Amino acid sequence: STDYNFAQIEPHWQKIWDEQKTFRTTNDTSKPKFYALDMFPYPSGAGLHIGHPEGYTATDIITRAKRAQGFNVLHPIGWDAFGLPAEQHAVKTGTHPATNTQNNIANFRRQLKALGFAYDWDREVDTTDPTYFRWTQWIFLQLFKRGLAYVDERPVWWCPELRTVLANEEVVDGKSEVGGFPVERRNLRQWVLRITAYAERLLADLKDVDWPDSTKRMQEAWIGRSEGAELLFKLEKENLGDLKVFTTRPDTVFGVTYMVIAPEHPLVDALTTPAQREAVEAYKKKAAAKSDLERTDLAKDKSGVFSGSFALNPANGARVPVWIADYVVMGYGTGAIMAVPAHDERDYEFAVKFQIPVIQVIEPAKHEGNGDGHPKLPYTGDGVLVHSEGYSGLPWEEAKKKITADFTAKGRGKATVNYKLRDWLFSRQRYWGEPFPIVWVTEADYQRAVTARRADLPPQPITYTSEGATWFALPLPATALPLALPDVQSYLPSGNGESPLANVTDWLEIWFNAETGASIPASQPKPAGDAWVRGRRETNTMPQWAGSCWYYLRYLDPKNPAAPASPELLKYWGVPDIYVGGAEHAVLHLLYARFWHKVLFDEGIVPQSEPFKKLFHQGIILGEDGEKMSKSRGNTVSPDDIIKTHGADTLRLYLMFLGPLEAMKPWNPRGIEGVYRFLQKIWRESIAEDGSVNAKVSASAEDSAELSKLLHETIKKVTEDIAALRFNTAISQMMIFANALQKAPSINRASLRSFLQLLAPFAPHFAEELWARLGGTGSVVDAAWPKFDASKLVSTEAKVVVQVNGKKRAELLLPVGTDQAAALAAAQANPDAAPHLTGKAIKRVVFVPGKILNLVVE
Ligand code: ANZ
Repeated sequence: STDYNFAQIEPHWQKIWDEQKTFRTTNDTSKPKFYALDMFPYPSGAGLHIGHPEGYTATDIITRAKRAQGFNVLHPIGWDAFGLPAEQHAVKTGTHPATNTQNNIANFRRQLKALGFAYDWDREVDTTDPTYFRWTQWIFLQLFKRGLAYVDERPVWWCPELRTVLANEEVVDGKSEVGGFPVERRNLRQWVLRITAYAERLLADLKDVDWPDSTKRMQEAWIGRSEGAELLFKLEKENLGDLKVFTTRPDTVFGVTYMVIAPEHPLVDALTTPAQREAVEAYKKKAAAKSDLERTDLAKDKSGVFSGSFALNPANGARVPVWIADYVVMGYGTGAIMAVPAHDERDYEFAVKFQIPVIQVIEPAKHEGNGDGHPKLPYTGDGVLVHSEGYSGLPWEEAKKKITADFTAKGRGKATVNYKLRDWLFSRQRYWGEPFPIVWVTEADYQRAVTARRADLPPQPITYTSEGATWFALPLPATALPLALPDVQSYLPSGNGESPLANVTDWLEIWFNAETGASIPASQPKPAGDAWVRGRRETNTMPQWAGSCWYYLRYLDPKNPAAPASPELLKYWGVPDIYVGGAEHAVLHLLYARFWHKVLFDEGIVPQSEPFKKLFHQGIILGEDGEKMSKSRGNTVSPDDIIKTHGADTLRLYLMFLGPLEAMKPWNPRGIEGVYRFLQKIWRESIAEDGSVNAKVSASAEDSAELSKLLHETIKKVTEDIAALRFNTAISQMMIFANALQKAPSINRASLRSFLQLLAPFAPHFAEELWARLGGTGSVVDAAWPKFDASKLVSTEAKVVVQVNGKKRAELLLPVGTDQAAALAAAQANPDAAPHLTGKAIKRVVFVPGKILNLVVE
């Protein structure tokens, strides 16, 4: 058969690449570098999803082209392998999650190799490998040392089914994102990372990165910067002082008709009068069971209870009731608001429900056509102030500034900025995560350690109090890392909400050497020496986000035993030149990693302040039915199946030919046949039935001017399209060339090889095979990228439109440089134009060379 035998060719070249380590990346600093990063996969039991090879093929094409263009290319892969599914599997089967994880990794590795990706497999990283997570723990210790990690008893999302705490981001509509199980609120001791300390920089530095706009907007919204003021309202009740509120609308202060404090506000009890006590207590209980989202959602029915107390409006001395209501949350602003029902929707709903007065203080500006002074309330638009004493008549923006300034001058307020961004809940009550390198000790033991370990400790000790005793967080010394996971009997969390680690007594309760980090079970006698103290290990583990916060740095120096990566390599490779991955990570991973990177930057470890300068999201591939691919719909596609029937090269080409990389597009099996035929065509034009080189491909053949021009056009287009990630149009151009190749009576062998070089990043096995058969030297991946000859691109002929008395009569193909007289002669000889010209007097001629010949005749 004249078909190309992908089933034989692909494994053949994969084996050679593997054995010869064709894609090993050396740290050859004499060359310019190019680093392409893929979002590394979570090695699930289901194997590779078709969305993985979409993005991975894109970076593979880019890096193969870059390599041929003389760059030292880094294109690594690894495994984001901690996480819930492996843990749930362990709970079910009783086998260690590491076993299952390694099996899944082996399967993913096999699948990726079968796709021919040019990874340097010597740089593989695995977040669950102690030689990797040792540095995840180490980075945590840098955060700890800088006062960016603390513990807090907090209401967290608890999922009874998964028996774990979930982050806000892992809860969607009151259900766990994984599995869709109901969740509830519960108070637990948690590690929290102070990402809010970086809010301003995380926001400001977005201007320096080349990211999709929509992703930048999502990060901005998530950080949620809000400018406003804190104002002080005097509380009427004696000795209670002031109630501080945060408002973005100080201009509406004359419209305040009540105040609200969150049910968790520290003044709730003091403000509650005896008559209201019972109602308030009942209300607090109810609110505690709800989530922030349930509480603040506009659509939700407003609830609340009067405290019995009053505050005085500092603007006009008006006496306003203080309510307790759960639509105000404690974690934002000051947990207290001044309510202006005339100009805020939630306040309006609340006021209507509880029959609280509504005072309008903003009037739409007259010129806007709705200026009868009586807008429909609540009116949240802009306008001028009314009923606001001396401020009446001022435009609202101006009034905001003036009122804030006047309050500031009186010591009754100040301008402030608030962020929606919350500190990052960084612990999980699970087994399958990085253990925290923290031991809890008594204050006396901590104080002794301070002398020896000052440089490792935070400015303020991290403590927590339980059953009357206060415990101090002592970090393991860096030299004692990694802190490995102990073996456990059961992967089920302990009943009190702690992780399964809380059941491993000999690991948990220890004699701890505060200087060296050595430990032995507390059941054994205390070793001699002052450095030995009694400790209890932290039982929480880190969330899955931790390992993915810095993996792109480890690829630079994956085996380094002394640092996350060496300073030289961090300097040479820097950060990825391009990062390709799904848009679903727009806020979480991409925000967390930016935060860690900035901390490492501040710590002097990395030389740049942003990790991902250029980001690109591949579009989702939908099922053939246009629906999202999912097991339950039965519309998923397995890369393994396509590789079996059509080969990896066809799959790669197909994934890139489906549409623009960033577009959402449905799977279309007919397209697979199309790209398969494209490869077959090239094969048949190159190789004869007997397997020798086709006679029309010869070393001495000279290409026709047309074919030569097309080749150079193709070199130009494919080169530019790859650089701009326009893979589908690059493939179209190569298809045009393949058609011309089929029609051409002959082609020069070197020309065909140049074409194969362009195809190689897309269909590497296929190109490698033909390259070898057509006499190419070495591997096609090492051949210098073809250059186009600009002089070949210049057309020798140009199309000229002939117009007679304003009507188009003919199109002429004229040699470039044809003058007016020759163009006119050609028109007069043209069978379509001639009938309109013969025997007529030519009154006027306008000639634009290479474009138009415009004639006016009588
Ligand atoms: C008075 C006012 C009048 C307000 C008005 C709005 C409109 P963003 O943009 O989200 O920052 N607020 C403040 N703290 C709150 C909390 N802890 N829980 C719930 N709501 C809170 O919105 C800030 C506005 O949301 C603040 O400005 C406050 O209501 C409310 F015509 O104060 B405003």
